[in-house]
Amino acid sequence: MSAFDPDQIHVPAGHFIQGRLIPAPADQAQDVLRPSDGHAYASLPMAQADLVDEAVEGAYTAWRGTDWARRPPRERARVLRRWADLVEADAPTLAPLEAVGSTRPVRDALAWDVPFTADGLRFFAEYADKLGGDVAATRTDHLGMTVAEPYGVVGAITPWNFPLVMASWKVGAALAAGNAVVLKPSELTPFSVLRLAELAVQAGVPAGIFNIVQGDGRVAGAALTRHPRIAKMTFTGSTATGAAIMAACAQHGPKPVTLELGGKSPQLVFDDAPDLERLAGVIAGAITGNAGQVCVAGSRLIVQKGIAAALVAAVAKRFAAHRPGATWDPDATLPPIISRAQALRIDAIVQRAVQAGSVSTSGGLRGNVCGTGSYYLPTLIEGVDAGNPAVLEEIFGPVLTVQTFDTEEEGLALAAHPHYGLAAGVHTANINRALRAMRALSAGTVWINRYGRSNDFVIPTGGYHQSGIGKDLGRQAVEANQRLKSVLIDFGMPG
Ligand code: TXE
Repeated sequence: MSAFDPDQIHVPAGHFIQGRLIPAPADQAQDVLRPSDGHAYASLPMAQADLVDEAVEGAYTAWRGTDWARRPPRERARVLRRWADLVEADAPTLAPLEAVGSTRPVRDALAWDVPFTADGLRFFAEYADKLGGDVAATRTDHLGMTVAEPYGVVGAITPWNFPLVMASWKVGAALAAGNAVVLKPSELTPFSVLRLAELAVQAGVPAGIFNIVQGDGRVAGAALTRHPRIAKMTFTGSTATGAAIMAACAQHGPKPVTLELGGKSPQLVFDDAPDLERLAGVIAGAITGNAGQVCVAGSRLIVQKGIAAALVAAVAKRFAAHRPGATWDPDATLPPIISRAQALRIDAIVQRAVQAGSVSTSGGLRGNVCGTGSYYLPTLIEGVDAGNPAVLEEIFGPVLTVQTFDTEEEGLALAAHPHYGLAAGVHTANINRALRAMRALSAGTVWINRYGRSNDFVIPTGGYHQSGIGKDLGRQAVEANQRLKSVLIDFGMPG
């Protein structure tokens, strides 16, 4: 029995501009496929530059014309909290809507994506009146201070792997800081955020303050990035697209940009790590969650030789136990890959890895699980050297490479990646070794004896090197949506 009937889901389709859903003329629409079964389930309007211009100009007018940026911050916070409450209460609608068009199993969407989206909005709401600027140390007849102000209209571009959550991080932080937003979601998962926007308006976010334009990245995304009224960009996606966005921000501004990009994150395991069974669950979960389509996926297992064979066997057992299936199948444990193209890309890297001399011990591309959806079974690749494509390239699927080491120094050397530095996991019972590794690892996040985020939104997330610039979440995410005005007052003259 299905958790929901995918053919019975009402899918809002259109752009969202000035507080209203704008359906597109049929000749501007493109079919969107359900990843679970490859079925075309709705049509996506594809914005051209003129519609992006209309949305951005409208957002700017709303930002200037409504009191969103000027109202007392606690009132802004109240609206955002109300929005979070509506999102939470809407889970019976939002979760199937998220699941039907993405790789998020409805069970996870209910238990995690929707509550996490709501809690993220609450977290940012709480910052609305917490970040105001400083008083500077100046001579005593001067008052010097900084005043935090919103940028105006922020442009946000999000990927397909966690459509609601990614949008809430970008939009929540920008709105809490008093900006308006124009969001371009991924063309592969464009619809659930429309419901988010409808709820924002219901909560009292003024029309025009949160807008969505749909379309192709190179057309609508590029037009958004270049638009002169977009004062700041925030992006999550591939490193190549992030670089293109940064170049466009330099040429058409310059304007600041936050980039959360790709990764190839190591899980470094020392042979004193306790509880091998629990550990195997953590290691496997870090690469099979969302079928590995996670920016911080722990895709490289680097394990000390003493426990390597036992740990790899325990991970392989967990891999083999996975059951692929549609996001509405309550018994499935492994969701689909977002698209056929993406699944073939995963397989191509695995094939190249094998040709380069490594051994693929399980898994692989699997068709016909459900219609024409693409599924990739969890795959272990052993015998890889540091130059193997599976070690170097972000695969973005449930593929784990295994490398072994003798000494701490060797383990740390293997954990280093020549380009990426998004996240890393360290597993050891030795606190000194754990902290030495934490210092040595060149990554934006280091998890010790765990892998993955907690629900502590206060911990920022973002990468080193080619994994990004700036932070999502945390106080830093709100600060990134504010600019500082410096003020100097001279009160030394007689009044
Ligand atoms: O990403 P893109 P894709 C990685 C992962 C994956 C690969 C390709 O390795 O296999 O990227 O995925 C918009 N100007 N990640 O092709 O191109 C696009 O419409 C402005 C890691 O989906 O980066 C979409 O909304 N925008 C990642 C968004 O960028 C442009 C999550 C992401 O698309 C644009 C996703 C342009 N020129 C993929 N071109 C993570 N860090 O979590 C595209 N877009």
